[in-house]
Amino acid sequence: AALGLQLRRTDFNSDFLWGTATSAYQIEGAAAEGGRVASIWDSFCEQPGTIRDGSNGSMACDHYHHWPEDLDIAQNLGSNAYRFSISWPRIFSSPGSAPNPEGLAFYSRLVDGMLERGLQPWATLYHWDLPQYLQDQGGWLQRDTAHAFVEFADVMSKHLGDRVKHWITHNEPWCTAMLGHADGIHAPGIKDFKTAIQVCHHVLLSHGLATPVIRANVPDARVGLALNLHPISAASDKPEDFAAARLHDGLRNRWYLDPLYGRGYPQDVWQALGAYAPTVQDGDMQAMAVSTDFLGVNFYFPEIIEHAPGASPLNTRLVEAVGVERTAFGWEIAPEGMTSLLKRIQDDYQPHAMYITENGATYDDHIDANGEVRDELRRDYLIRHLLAVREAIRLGCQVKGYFLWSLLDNFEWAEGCSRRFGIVYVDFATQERIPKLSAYWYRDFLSQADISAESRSLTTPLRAS
Ligand code: PNW
Repeated sequence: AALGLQLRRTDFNSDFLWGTATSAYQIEGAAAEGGRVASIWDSFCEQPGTIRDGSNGSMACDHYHHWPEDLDIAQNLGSNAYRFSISWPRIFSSPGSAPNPEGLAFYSRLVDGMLERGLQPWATLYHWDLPQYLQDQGGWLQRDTAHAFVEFADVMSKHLGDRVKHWITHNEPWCTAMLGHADGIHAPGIKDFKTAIQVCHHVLLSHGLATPVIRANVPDARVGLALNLHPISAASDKPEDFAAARLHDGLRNRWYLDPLYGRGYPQDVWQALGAYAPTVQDGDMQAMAVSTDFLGVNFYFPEIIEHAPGASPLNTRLVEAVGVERTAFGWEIAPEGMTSLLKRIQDDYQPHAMYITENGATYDDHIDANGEVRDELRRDYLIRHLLAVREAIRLGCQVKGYFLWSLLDNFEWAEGCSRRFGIVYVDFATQERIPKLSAYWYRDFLSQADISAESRSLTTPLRAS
């Protein structure tokens, strides 16, 4: 708690957004209700060996039914914004179908629920749950999928745009492309680097095509996307390691940022890709360069890179840092890396505004004999990263808000329900929600109480409105 003493909400502007984030497939459950059809994640989870604990998102947090309780918790934290995603297969049940009224009604209720509770809604259109019928037609490898996405964005922004002013087109195109189509550890489970690079192009293109459509429907909309960005360093002073780190940074960070900020794909990476480079049509780069109102930054971990001929298409390899702190996922904890990353983005791209759209940690939480979940490590992780954000702002970065990942323990993709990222513990058997120490900390921080005072009991009601 001594760490927390150095940090107060009043260190940030009074209009700073304080939120939490979730995504549809990870929390909603109700996979066969409300006219929802299968997504690529439903199919992927059915394949043996894909999900660590064999679980899937068919139940998850059953947020589809528990959403009022979940939004109550977000309200009682004292947060003023909430980031959620819209399940595409709840809205369109077959190619070319009319929008599903039950799906539209669900998100309409959810958004009304946010507004009633003083939570500014931040809608993500694509957080990885592509309808399976689109995958059957080739998924993101097909250019048509970008056009289908534009139609989805059109319908949702027309339907919710009177109340939702903040739109995130895509969550982490790198994950969609690389984890889904090169590594194959995410849906749709394809392992082909060339496919992944083309998928990436269609995802970024779809962002560029959808953005003006959202703006036409919602003139006062703020539109952006969320990228997972990583500070990259070289494993040694050797020039070849420096060059490898630069190239890796190009594929991890610049490949997404450069086109968005009107520079096209980075030439050094394009050349290194050789035959893996994507097919690009006339006008694509202009479409992708549509100006964004904000950049969403999802920050998790840094990477160290060495030159390694043959190890990857770009002859680069990750090096394990030694003697560093890690979360239960093995991800290195590096708040100072977050500061330097934000500064670098500010200097290199001058975004109008940045929001931390995700930041958080997984630990092996357990309910103790008193029925409490004392996740001191997660609380300290959050404090250290907020200190890092504060420092970035002091250095001139235009960071306007912070959404912690995540409100709830949820279905953590390939790790299934075995990895908990929430500040609220979810008992997946009973659907009981138990706010963790970190949730009480966030509440006390947001209420500007003296967060060092352990006199505040952990079990002070967080849910009673
Ligand atoms: C993000 N990486 O995933 C997602 O947006 C969330 O849905 C997810 O639950 C959260 O982070 C925790 O995993 C990422 O390897 C997955 O660079 C992998 C990476 C980054 C983000």
